[in-house]
Amino acid sequence: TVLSALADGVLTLTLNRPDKLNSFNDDMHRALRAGLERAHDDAGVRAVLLTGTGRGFCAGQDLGDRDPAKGAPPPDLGRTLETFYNPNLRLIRSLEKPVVCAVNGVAAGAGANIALACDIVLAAKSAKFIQAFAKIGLIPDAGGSWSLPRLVGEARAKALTLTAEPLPAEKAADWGLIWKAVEDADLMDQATALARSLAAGPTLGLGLTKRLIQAAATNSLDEQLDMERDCQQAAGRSADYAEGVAAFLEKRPATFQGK
Ligand code: LHQ
Repeated sequence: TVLSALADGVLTLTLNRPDKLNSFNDDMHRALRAGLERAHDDAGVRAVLLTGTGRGFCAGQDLGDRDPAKGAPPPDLGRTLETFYNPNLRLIRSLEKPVVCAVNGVAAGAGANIALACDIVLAAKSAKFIQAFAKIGLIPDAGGSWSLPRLVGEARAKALTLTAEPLPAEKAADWGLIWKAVEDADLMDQATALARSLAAGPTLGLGLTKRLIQAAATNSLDEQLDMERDCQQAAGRSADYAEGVAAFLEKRPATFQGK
């Protein structure tokens, strides 16, 4: 349900249930978790690229096995979040390596919000982001109620979630919800090139940078300045800082080891 491939320091995780627009069943939750845990544990992974097969990126939770007419058990959605979505969201956010998301088609419900949890999001121009929850009586989950107001402000966050109106990729980029909308045919080349160049970067420094930017959402300026002091202290002792400075002075490209 999730294809996993490591090349050039990039662990590519591809959601792979295309006939269901890569909606999540339990297997796919578990497979994504295994991939994200590998990204944490394997020093050979220096960036992650998340994408989907087929015409969709991810349509959120698979609603097929939740049909009350098919004798589905009583809804216990809090447990589904606690067991599956929330650990994966935390694994993406706490990974001190860049996570690029290539949104190859529609991203709906939790599928949209998993994309938005990634560090740099590229989307095909034909892709749409849909906060679909209101259409089925649910609330925005997978971190969306936290990330949306931070990314686009309360007014747009409320309108997107209360109306479930699809947001086309180019508008999502204009609004700052994502980094870039690119031609469909160019998406994977651009996303792969970006992930590779990040994987060849100073991983320790990039990881600390991610930690700092995320912490700014809740820190005061004083707390953030203290954190910058501590992170810069650590970055300054990395082999990649020594290499970066040497390469600059010798007027040659740096070769970073990621530590
Ligand atoms: C699907 C799905 C899908 C199953 C398309 N499930 N089959 C958390 C906690 C626990 C439980 C509940 O949820 C959550 C979080 C959530 O994510 S809630 C939100 C769940 N997602 C949605 O409400 C989106 C449902 N899907 C749609 O609205 C449409 O499929 C979109 C707008 C994504 C795409 O529309 P189209 O391009 O017109 O494609 P389609 O609707 O024809 O879908 C293609 C196939 O994929 C189709 O199957 P079929 O056998 O008829 O070809 C759909 O049934 C299937 N599919 N989403 N979530």
